[in-house]
This record gives sequence, structure tokens and C-alpha cells, in this order.
Amino acid sequence: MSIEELREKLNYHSYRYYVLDDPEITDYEYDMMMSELKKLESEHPELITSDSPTMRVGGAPLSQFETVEHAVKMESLTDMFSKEEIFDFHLKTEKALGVSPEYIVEPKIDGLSVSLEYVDGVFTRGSTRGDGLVGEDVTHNLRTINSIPLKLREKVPYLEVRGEVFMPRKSFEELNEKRGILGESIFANPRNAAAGSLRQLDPRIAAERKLDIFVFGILRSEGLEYKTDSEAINKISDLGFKTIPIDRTYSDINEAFSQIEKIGQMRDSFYFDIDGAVLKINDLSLRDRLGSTSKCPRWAAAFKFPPEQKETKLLDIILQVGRTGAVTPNAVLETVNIAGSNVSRATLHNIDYIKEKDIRIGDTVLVQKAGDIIPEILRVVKDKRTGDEKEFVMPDKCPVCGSPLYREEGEAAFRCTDEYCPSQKERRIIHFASRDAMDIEGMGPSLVSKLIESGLIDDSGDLYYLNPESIAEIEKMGEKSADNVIAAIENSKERDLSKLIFALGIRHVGKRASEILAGHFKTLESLKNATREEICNLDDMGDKIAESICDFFANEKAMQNLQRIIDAGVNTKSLKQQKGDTFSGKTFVLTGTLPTLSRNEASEMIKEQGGKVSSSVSKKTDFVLAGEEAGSKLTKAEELGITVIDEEIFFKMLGREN
Ligand code: 0OX
Repeated sequence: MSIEELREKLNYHSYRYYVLDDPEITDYEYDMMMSELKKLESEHPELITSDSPTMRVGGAPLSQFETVEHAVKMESLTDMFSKEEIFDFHLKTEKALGVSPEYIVEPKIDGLSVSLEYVDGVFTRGSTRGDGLVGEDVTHNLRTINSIPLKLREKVPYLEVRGEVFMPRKSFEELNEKRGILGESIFANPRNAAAGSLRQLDPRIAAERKLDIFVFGILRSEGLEYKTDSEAINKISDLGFKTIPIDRTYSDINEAFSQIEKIGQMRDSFYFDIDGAVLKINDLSLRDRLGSTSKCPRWAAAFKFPPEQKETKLLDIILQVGRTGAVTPNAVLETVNIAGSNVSRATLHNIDYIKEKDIRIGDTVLVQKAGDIIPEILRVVKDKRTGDEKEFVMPDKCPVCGSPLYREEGEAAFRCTDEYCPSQKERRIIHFASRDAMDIEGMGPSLVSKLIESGLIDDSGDLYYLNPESIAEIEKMGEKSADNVIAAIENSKERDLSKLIFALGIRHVGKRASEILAGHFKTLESLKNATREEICNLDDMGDKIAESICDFFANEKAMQNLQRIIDAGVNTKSLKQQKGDTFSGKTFVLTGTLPTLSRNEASEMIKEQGGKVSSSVSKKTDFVLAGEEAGSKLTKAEELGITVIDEEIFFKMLGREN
């Protein structure tokens, strides 16, 4: 068999396996053929082509992402939440067109939109949607997705398709399980995991993540003819893409809506997360006639499903002692699958919450999980009470160390009074190493707990005196992972002062306060020497924070630990330099999910330009940067007449070309 024939064969079998989910040969036979091809290619490297199945993970990690200007804008969908809105949408389009259009209905995959470009049938570039006009070139990562053909089954001169990259639920659960064992941070949902994987510079990481794609439309093409979306989907399916499941077309809106509802009912049975169903006009010439608003096409609508709710049993209420001593009750639930993930815990916030909702051990409760939010108990199903339920009573002693619990005036939380309670200490170290603090990758709750158990650490400063041999032994995680953790600890020495201040876990000093303090005092030494008045006089810094900071620097044990951190060579200076003053004196509030930026990224960009980010809307707010599913902050901004901007306008304000 020639190298070319072998390649064709492998591409065909990969298509059967990954796209059609209907393999013709065994994995073993496939692996044998792949190994044969690798052998031939190593003997004749001049014959390697970019569309070879051996070239899915190739090349060195990138140093940064290139931007891609989308030739065809990648629009987003108008969200609708009720049957009424969908029917209004239908009446409006019918009126505008003068005919009743034919529809298709698709599940709305909860992933990330990407564009895939092919020249002469070969995959040349793949990019994220970004803000719809400019995205990032993530070709190196997309090539690792086996259901993305590197070569089309027909040599079409030019093709650009759009699809949604997602992580199957099972892969997501396996990934998180592995990360949990390694002490790495847990992804909140498959969407975040998929996004995190596509944003890696090293394609080997994406390759390990088992991503998948559904392609749902053609953005541009040369040499293809199609008049409707369903025809286009059939075409791209023939070319080798895994296409979005659509069953038929609908000329009756009632039937189309029934299909939307059916998709909603089937939500649990899919192997991937969906967050709605999409209604689209099938005829492309009718789409052209309707056109788009500034953001969304007028020919499509997304029906968003409400967050899933399920009934389950509350088996127990357990108490967790946080790093500041706050004792939080958590519900232990009979495991229930909600929106694709297994839920067995829910937060109960505090004792008042339990009383207010009259939650008792043994109750049947209604649980909700929405997006990234920790599962919550909505209410008790009182009809299902048997009389055997038990009221929860807050103990008067810490469940971990036995010290008395106390409740401060006006506070909801009970607190453990011993700041050296083992649970508080452990949580302080976990906080110190966490992403927003010193960001020590791999130093998560499970590793911290094992390091404490084996007596290797007692406080955060001890982290800087660990050696790889001892970690490797404890975790049974091997030399390589242990070396990685040590390297991560070493890297954390370079963090900005604001991160260090936050990491110290001084009561009431959150991320924002840490940044203000670092920005003003510039070195840890001058913060340490600052008087209460000096701190109090800073913007947004109250008496409570000032007192807490002074108490911290007067605490002997805390100072011994801090000295160990300093002696290890951890940076204690502010490294931040303002890049510009576009937002100087302006206060922003962020709400909802932005299309491309995370909240952290948007906040950083605002601060780099001299702006401030506040958590609540008031008259002092200049701009509310709102994304999808913006809630009460948006309403408040509208009431107060504050300018609300979206990400697109935000980029424009920054002078970014769109
Ligand atoms: C999805 C999905 C997203 C694209 C531009 C106008 C219609 N997440 O599954 N978007 C679209 O279509 C949009 N379809 C989808 N199925």
C-alpha cells in the first residue's frame, strides 16, 4: 500500500469512528495501520503532508495566539424564554416576509463557537468566535479534535464552516476526577473545560482533553450549491463533518415548538450539555431578506431552557469550617443527576437560611443547578414529609477542634474561635495557593491535606521549603508531577504584591482591597508600617478592613509565617504598571457572561487603563459592562440611568479595531 493510500484509509476509518460513531475495523487494526504510517513517514519525512492523520498533534507550543478577522461576522442568537416570545418571533417574521417560513430546530450545544476554514479540501485555519468580528487562531488545538476532518472527502475550492466545540459529559467527569486526584482546580462545567482546553498554547493539552464538535452551518464557500440550511448541512455532512442533529423541517410553528419542548425533555439523555434549542428559517434567500440587527440575525432564535430542578432526599447536614472560622452548613444529598452532572452536595449558607426555608434532615428537597453556580436547595417538598424529619441544631462547639463557636452582632455566620483550628489552618493554605492568590498549580485541597497530614507543612510559608522527593512519596504521583508542583511553587515567588496580600487571607481583605493596597503602598513593608488612619483614608477602605490589617501585622504567629515567605524569596513589591489612562477615574460594574472575556480578564483590562471595578451598581458607577444572563445589576443600572455597554463597545472604547 502506498503512503497516500494508507493515509486515505486511516482518514476513512477515523471518519467512521469519530464522525459516524460506526467503525468498520477494530481499534487494534486502526492502531496497526497508524503505526505503519508513522514508520513510513519517519523513513520518508519528505512525504509528510499537513492533512496526514499523524499530524493532529504537531509542532511546538505557541508563544501567543494570533488574532483572526472573520470575513463573515459570526453572529450570536437572540435569547427567548417563553412560548409567547417564540410565537411573537414567528408572527413578526411571517409579517415581514409575507409568507409563512419553513423552520429547522436544533439543540443548542453549550460549548464554544468556532470557524473552520478549508482551502482545496485541506484544513488551513480554525478560530474562536471571539466578539464575532475578531477571534483567536486556535488551529493547533482544533487539529487535535478527531471529528474535525483534516482533509475533506471532496476537494472543494474553499469552505468555511461554523460549529460548536464541546466536551462530552463523560470526558468532563473523567477530567475533573483526574484533576481532583492531582489537586488541580476543578472545572465548573463542560463548557468551561472545553474553553480552557481551546485556550492552551500547547496542543498536547487539548489533545488529551477529548473534545468534540458539531458543525451547524456554512459561513462561506466556493464550488458548492445549496438553497436551504438543511441542504447545506447534508452537504457538509457528506464532506466528512459531524453535523448538528436536525430531524426534519417544520412549516407549522406549533410543531416546531413541540420539537423545541421535546429537545428540552430529552436534555438528560444527550451525551453533551445543551442550554436550549435553536429555531432557524430554513430557506437561505428568506434569511437574506430578513437580514440582521447589529448583533443577531432576524431569522433565528434561541429558546433557553430554564435551569434544571430535581427532587432528592436531604440525608444529612454537615458543617465546614472555613479559613476565617466561619462554620458553613452543607447539605448531603442523595446523589441526583442535574443538567448532566451528579449532585450530592448543596450549600445551605447559614443557620438563618435553614430556618427560613424550614429545612430538616430527611426532607425531600427541590434542588437547582444553574451554570457555574453551586447547587442550591430551592424549597422543601412539604407534602412528602413523614414526620420523621429532624430539625438541625447548630452546635455550640467547633465540629473540628471543639473550641466554642460565637456569632458576631449582625453576622449570619457562627465562627470557630481558635484561629489555629486545624480546619482553618488547612483552608488558609488552600486559599494561599489558589488561582486568584499565589496561583500554585497542582496545590489543591487534596495535596494540601496530605502535606499537613504527613507533617510536611503547617502553614503557607512551609510550602516554599518542600522538596520534590517528599511530595512524590506522599502523593504517589510520580517524580514528574512532583517536579511540576515544585516548579509551580517556585513560579509563585514572582506574583504581584496584590496577589500576596490577598493570599495572606487577612480578614475582610478581598481581591479588590488587595489591589488597592498594593497599588497605593507598592511594597509589603510600607503596608506593614502603615497606620490605621492611612489605610482608612484610601478609597473604598473602611475602618473594619484597616483594623483587621493592623491586627494581622501585630499577630506574632502570622508574622513568623510571613517572614518565612519573605526569606524564601517571594516578591513583596507591586509589579503592576498602568498601560494607559483610557478609563482613568471611571468605575465599572461587570454583570452576566461576556462573549469572549472572563470577568477577571475584563477587570484586568479596566484596571490596566486606570479604571476601577466595583461589585455593586450605585450612582457612582460610570459603566455597566453586561453580558448574557445579566441580572439585577443590569436592572439597577437601567433604573439609575447608568450607561450599559456590551463587550463590543468595550473593545471599541479600548480602541481595539473590530
Ligand atoms: C449552538 C448553535 C449556535 C449562528 C449565527 C446565527 C445562528 N450553540 O448549538 N448558533 C447557531 O446558529 C446561529 N446554531 C447553533 N446550533
